[in-house]
Amino acid sequence: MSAGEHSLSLPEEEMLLLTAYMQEKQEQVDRALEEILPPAPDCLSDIVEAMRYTLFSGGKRLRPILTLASAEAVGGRGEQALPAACAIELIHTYSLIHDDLPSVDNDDYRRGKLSNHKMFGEAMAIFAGDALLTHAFMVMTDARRWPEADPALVLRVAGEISRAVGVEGMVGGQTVDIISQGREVKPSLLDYIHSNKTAALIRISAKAGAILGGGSEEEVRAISDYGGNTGLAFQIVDDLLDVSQSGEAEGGDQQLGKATYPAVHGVEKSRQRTVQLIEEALAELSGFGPSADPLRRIACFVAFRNH
Ligand code: GRG
Repeated sequence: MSAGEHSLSLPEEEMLLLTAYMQEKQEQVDRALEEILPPAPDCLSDIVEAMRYTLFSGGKRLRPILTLASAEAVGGRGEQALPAACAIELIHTYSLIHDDLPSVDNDDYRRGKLSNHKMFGEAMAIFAGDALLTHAFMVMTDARRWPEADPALVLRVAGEISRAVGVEGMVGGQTVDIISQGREVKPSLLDYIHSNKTAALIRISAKAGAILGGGSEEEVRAISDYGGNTGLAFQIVDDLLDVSQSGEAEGGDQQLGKATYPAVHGVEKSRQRTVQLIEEALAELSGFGPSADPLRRIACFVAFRNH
């Protein structure tokens, strides 16, 4: 896959390369997460079991893989960004546990298994989410995990992750999503919700890798915007899958009165917007050579994923 030459649907050969790449990186992330959060033998075993239950329940590891691929795209090594990749997956896991809670989306299942609160009770699920979020920043700020890194870059990434997942990012987007439930939502507000509740974490996943891999400011900006466009496309596809997989005209989100792309723009326009966003994401990578091929393939995968 050479820079500038891309087709949005991945030919079989490209798909095989992507699958092998994702599997290798997934295993690397899983090994690191196992070391970061091993089973606890003592009085903490209950909460650690709840944390590990969702952390190791079959996630695709899309965000940490983006972090590693972005470090490689700018000429660095994935390992240079591994602690940040793991911290981001810990944060993603917390967000899923809290998103499923009875007072939020009230989902009994996640990845085909009982959701965290159904398994461990609501209080434990809240604590497990809180502890995963806090653990992420313990990992980010543990100097022993960064033997070769420039401390200024690590500090920058820790600050940018905090901003992306807090009130100015993921939590802000999720809050507006919840308070807009059952109300008419204008397209600009829908973009705000999706850009923050989902795309902000995907954007910083890519950006963190580019920073820690030693990218120039222009490379970091391009990869960050690649991540933002891919992240927004990811949430639109999620909305479309919700409609198509529910087997009804209205998906589960619409039944909850949630603001979704298909609800506001219709299915066809939502598909067109996805393609446009992925094209914009790929255009951001036009200045990169083959080192950015995994990022190109991931963007195409996001557009056409079926789970
Ligand atoms: C409850 C106000 C409040 C804040 C907490 C819960 C939360 C912060 C944010 C939720 C954001 C959220 C859950 C967005 C949905 C993003 C999404 C589509 C997740 C699914 O991602 P995948 O498919 O998951 O990558 P896997 O299972 O592969 O890990």
